Amino acid sequence: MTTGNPTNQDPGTRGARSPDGRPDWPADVRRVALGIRRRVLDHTLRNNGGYLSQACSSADALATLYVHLMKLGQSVAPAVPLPFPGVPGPDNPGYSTGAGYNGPHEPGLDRFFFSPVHYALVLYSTLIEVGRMAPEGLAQFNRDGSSVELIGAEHSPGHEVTAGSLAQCLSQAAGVAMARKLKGDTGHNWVFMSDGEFQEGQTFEAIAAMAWHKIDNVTVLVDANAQQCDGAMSTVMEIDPIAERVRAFGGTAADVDGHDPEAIAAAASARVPGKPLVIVCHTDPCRGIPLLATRGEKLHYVRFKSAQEEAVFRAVLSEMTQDGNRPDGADAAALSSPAVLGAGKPGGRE
Ligand SMILES: Cc1ncc(C[n+]2csc(CCOP(=O)(O)OP(=O)(O)O)c2C)c(N)n1
Ligand SMILES: [Mg+2]
Repeated sequence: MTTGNPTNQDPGTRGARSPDGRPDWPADVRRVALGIRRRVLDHTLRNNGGYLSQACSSADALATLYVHLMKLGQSVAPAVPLPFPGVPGPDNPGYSTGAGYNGPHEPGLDRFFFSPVHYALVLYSTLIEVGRMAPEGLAQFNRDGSSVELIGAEHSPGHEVTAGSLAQCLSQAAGVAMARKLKGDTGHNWVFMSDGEFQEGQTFEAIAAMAWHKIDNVTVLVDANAQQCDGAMSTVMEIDPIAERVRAFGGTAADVDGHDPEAIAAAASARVPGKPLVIVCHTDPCRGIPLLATRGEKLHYVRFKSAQEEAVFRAVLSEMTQDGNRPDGADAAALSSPAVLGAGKPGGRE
């Protein structure tokens, strides 16, 4: 079995090594995270628009999930995503969600629930960097009839539920986690959320329900980038301290530097029986591309304002690309090699 969890990796073949020969998973996380930022910047330049600040803030947390924390099987989805399969129903028996990119549903394996679906480009880039999706798949991004949606939906690669109406995913994941607990599944349930979703009441209702029903097989990673679509949280509606609010509703919570894979992993290992765990990853929406800060307070969606500005960001991409992996897919073989981890080989139903 191939998984992203180091306890299940073949120590002889996978990932970076420290000088003393031990697996160096934080180095792998850093490499994948750099690849994510680079790929999203490249895509943003090619399309003059993208959710770039979300890549800057969340790349380390998503890479930590896929490289180190989640225990997933090999992808069971096609490397190049198929078109939108149509809505589920009795006359559409071939329907499947995008969860196959995270491996099969098995009692002992983890499940991943991706909530802030405007981050979809970041998730697709993550899947590519860990070898679960082919780079060519991104060419279908936001095309009519494609499953590689701009705003991800349940049929989009890596997604299991529809969550475009923010803050609904946690409730759905809690229901799945409760069912899995009742069945005796040992696999864990990971949820990725944005901090804007903590401005919504449903999030706290879900936490209270999980605490009441002792649903403790759920861990939430929150990208606390202090931003939402109208600008900085401080100018829209402040929600700090998120961790204290979670505790007040019966959950357990930790505050970490969201760019520190080891801190995220340490927090994830400190679960409390009977309670869901929320890890508040404090992040910088310009991490890795500090030039973004020159765009001012509103970083939610990046569209370059002039050819001059675009040229400056193109130079940043070129700097980020100098040390190897090219984000255009030319190095697809390298990116999808098992050394990139957590992945197994992409593609093909097995
Ligand atoms: C229920 C709901 N309300 C409002 C929106 C519109 N919306 C889309 S993205 C967004 C910002 C959410 O905050 P966050 O995800 O933290 O923003 P980011 O950090 O990506 O800028 C909002 C309000 C929505 N999709 N769903
Ligand atoms: Mg935010």
